[in-house]
Amino acid sequence: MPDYTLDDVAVVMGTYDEAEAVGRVLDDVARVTDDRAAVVCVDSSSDRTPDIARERGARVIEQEPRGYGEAVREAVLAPGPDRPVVVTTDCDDTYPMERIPEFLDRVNAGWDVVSGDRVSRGAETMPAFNRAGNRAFAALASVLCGRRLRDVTTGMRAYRRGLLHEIRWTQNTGLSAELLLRPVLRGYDVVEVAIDYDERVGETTLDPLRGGAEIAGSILKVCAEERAGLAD
Ligand SMILES: Nc1nc2c(ncn2[C@@H]2O[C@H](COP(=O)(O)OP(=O)(O)OP(=O)(O)O)[C@@H](O)[C@H]2O)c(=O)[nH]1
Ligand SMILES: [Mg+2]
Repeated sequence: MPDYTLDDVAVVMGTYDEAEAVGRVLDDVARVTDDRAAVVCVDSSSDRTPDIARERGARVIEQEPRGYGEAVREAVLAPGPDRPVVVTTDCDDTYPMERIPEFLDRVNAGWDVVSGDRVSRGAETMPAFNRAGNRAFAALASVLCGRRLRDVTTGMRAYRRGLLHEIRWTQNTGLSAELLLRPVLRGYDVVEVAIDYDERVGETTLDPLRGGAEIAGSILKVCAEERAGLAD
């Protein structure tokens, strides 16, 4: 079993006009990891987000705004082999950064993916439409995977870095679901752990209807590809 420490962790995220929240999120990461985790932001902002991130020591990779998955794919692939544990989060202060050490413990226990499940604890702070959508995505994915999954669209996970480079990622808005479902269907060790979820700080940049349709399409496509053995 590996014995990774916080020096082995990279915390990565897409950031898009999150000036109200980015400072809090990065301060939380620094506090709970004793400033030992590397931070990577793939940024598409036109506000001060990248300046605030750099001031706090994050590596900022600039990208035109091309959507959630385009940013998060670049972010998860950015850390080098010196950071064998990659933790994803969103940059809107919704996820509990204080759980990072526990996520790391679970990677050390042998899990390839540790996925923060917002649904089991109710996610009362999530907009009702999003909550219903996320439950529906989990139900659909559970049927297609033959395994009960509770939250397939969460933004907070820890990954064994090697896994991220063993699979080709193709989805944009549906990337979060893809990052869970391809490992599940390939027999990697994937565990969900219940987490709290806070109300977002700042305005959303997503259109929930269009985004929801894209995510449902991604779940169907990814599961069909994996079942047919088509994906590389
Ligand atoms: N670089 C980049 N980051 C993005 C883009 N779209 C979303 N993000 C970031 O990805 C993360 C997730 O986006 P959110 O808007 O929080 O998505 P959500 O949690 O599904 O929905 P809300 O919180 O209700 O807005 C946030 O940190 C965003 O700043 C993009 O096009 N480019
Ligand atoms: Mg959010």
